[in-house]
Amino acid sequence: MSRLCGWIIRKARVGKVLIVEICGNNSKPYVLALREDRDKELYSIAEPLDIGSAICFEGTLAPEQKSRRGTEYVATKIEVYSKPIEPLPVDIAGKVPALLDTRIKYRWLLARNPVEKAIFKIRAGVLKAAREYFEKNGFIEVQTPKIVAAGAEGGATLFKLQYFERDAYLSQSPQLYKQMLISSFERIYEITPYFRAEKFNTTRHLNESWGIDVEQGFINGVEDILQTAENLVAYILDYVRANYKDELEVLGVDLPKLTPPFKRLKFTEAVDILRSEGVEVSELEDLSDAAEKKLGEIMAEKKHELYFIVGFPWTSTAFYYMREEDGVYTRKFDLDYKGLEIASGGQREHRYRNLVEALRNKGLNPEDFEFYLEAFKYGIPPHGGFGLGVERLLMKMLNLENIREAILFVRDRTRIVP
Ligand code: AMO
Repeated sequence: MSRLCGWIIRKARVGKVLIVEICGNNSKPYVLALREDRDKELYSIAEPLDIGSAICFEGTLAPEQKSRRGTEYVATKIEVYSKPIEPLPVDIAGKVPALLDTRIKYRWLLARNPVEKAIFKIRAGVLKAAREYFEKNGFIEVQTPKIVAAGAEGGATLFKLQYFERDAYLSQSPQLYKQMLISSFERIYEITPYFRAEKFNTTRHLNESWGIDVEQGFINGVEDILQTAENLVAYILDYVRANYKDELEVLGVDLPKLTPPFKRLKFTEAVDILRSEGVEVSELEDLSDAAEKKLGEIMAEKKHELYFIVGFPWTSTAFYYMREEDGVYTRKFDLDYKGLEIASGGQREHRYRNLVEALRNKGLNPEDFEFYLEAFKYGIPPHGGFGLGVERLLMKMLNLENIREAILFVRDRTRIVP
């Protein structure tokens, strides 16, 4: 006998039988088939209940599973916990497809539906898998401040706030702090929000997004970091495929196994490939979204769903990436999934003097970064890391068209409620 709870998402009468579908945290609806003549008491409780009522029932699995929509139970008791005071503003049975705008507004309610909920169960699974991977590989979880005095990813996307008598910002990235911690930790990770005041409205950007951030010391080169990144992503995909079968099925997603090593494409090679396809690209700038997408199509033809672009030019990167001897290229990489950057990272500059010079070279004032620079004075080892975008990873894994589908409450240019 189980006690199962949830909300009524569908009710239908077929002759003398009342079919009630209930969804809580379950992946497939619980289905009760109540007969007016046989289950008089339960029928009289369920019959007047509106869609949206919150109920629990006690019951056992039906010996004969007749419903194609869910798992049938034979109930012995129904308890009503709450009834809606108004009709629901959206169709939680999922019969009428909602516009994206409505979905974003009512995510908290629509998630009663197994399809909508599947995305967020898988999202939780992604983070669970990441933690499992890190624990198995000697990484310690840390938390760094989200109210900060300096940005790491460029001033244009900082949200400013008043911190008593001085200006402060919301953290764009744990970059500076995770590097500082490589003064005393060998390997760390943080699951963290990124706050970025990007003004544009795209299908790939949020103003509050989440990242899985990694920093790893005592490395022999950027290759060590590429391996951590690909092993982490492969672990997450395997974990989701193994543990979220029902959710993938309701979403209609087939998640093929992708085995590392993933292709390493040099930035200069990417430029050549794109140019040979007639795409205009600069040798000194980051790839445009359109170029990134086109490259995804070309790589897909070569059976590479996930691939690295390595060795970005210094003119296109933040100040903290290590430059190659030639001064032109860096040890920065991106990890792209089906034509979208889902992570970026690289080896860092850990030599104090070079780092001060790098800040100046990028037009930044080393005095503003003193707290950070100090960490490079006392024996910091060669290190590197990356930031993996949770929503972007989900978007590509689950073939979502818009990044807004991968987060419960959206923060973008026009949304600050709910
Ligand atoms: P980057 O700025 O490339 O690198 O961010 C890392 C990853 O985070 C995701 N991301 C976003 N997702 C949605 N909306 C946004 N506005 C957004 N901004 C970033 C992307 C991106 O690949 N400090 C470096 C990482 C490092 O070197 O360790 C950084 O933040 O998936």
